[in-house]
Amino acid sequence: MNGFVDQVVIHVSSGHGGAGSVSFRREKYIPKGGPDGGDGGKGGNVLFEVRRNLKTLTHLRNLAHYMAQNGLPGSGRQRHGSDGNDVIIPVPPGTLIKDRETDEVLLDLLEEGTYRFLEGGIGGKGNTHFATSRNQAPRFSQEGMEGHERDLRVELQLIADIGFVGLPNAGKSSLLQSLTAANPKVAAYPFTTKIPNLGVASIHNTEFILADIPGIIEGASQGAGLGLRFLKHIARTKALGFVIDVSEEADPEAVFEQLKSELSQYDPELLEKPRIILLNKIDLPEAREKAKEIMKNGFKGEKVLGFSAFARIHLPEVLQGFFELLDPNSQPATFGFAVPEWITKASNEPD
Ligand SMILES: Nc1nc2c(ncn2[C@@H]2O[C@H](COP(=O)(O)OP(=O)(O)OP(=O)(O)O)[C@@H](O)[C@H]2O)c(=O)[nH]1
Ligand SMILES: [Mg+2]
Repeated sequence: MNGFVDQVVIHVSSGHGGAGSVSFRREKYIPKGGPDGGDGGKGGNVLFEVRRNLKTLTHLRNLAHYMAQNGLPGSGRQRHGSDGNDVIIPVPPGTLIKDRETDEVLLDLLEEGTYRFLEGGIGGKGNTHFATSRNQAPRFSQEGMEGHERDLRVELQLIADIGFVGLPNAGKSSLLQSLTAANPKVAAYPFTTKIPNLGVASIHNTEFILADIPGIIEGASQGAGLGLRFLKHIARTKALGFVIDVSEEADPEAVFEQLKSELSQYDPELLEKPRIILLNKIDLPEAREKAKEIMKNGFKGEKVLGFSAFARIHLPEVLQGFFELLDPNSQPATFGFAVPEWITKASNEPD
């Protein structure tokens, strides 16, 4: 997933400058006034705007033409033509703007802000500017300058914000499927997922990328199963979601310890990442009871939430949980972690 590249090919153009005007004053009783042609307006610019709440390029249309407006021509009475509107292309931090042919990097957009990429053409001067003692009635003005255009490749390296870890069959892919438009394979046998899947979720106007990786089994850190190959993929995520199936016989705390042990054997820093424990399959009565119990008694001081990917129970809470992991300064949970009542109050919970 760290190597996943999001890219779109676009064409951009800045606006042409408007033409200067050729015009002469016409006033009652004054047969021939002097020149009064106004200047043309400036063409709009092409700007990139880095916005931190974007994480992907999905809002850009492939092969689209992003076009700034042309400046309008000047007119009589020294009226200046209006400037063309800029075209503003929003992108996430980390976006590269490359020349489509040569692949040369033209802009490397990391910091939030607005970056001028193509300047619009300046407007032409009206005939007012060209009056001289020899030619008091110039019958010419300037054309506007042409704008610029370019074929670009917009590229972004996708890095997941939250990586899901869990045993095979815990419901990691199901969770990704229920929170995002991603459509990973889900099935009732272990190792359904063979390569990582990414999806984009959003809450509070903020996008974030979720990554579902193959199940981790005992010995994964030593290469058992598919785990090892993919543990490196979660090394760059900002936070982890431990998905635990509480419909299983196994003690959830023991499962959690096993997962942590595999992660730390691979790289102890993985345990430094902010994390949340997600107890899945609470649509099943026994699992629900177990989750309630855990919510009441706590889970080793961890943030813990019960949910069901399948029955879509408490998915907003899961998203809110991710949001808070990524932004510790965010408002405290609207659905607090410490308050277990929601398990019984949820309106979409079957009973
Ligand atoms: N009852 C119930 N079953 C679920 C729920 N979520 C997932 N499942 C089922 O659990 C099984 C495994 O789901 P997956 O999403 O494929 O699990 P995974 O963790 O991605 O598994 P691997 O890719 O093999 O590691 C499937 O049969 C799902 O339908 C849930 O909320 N409730
Ligand atoms: Mg899976």
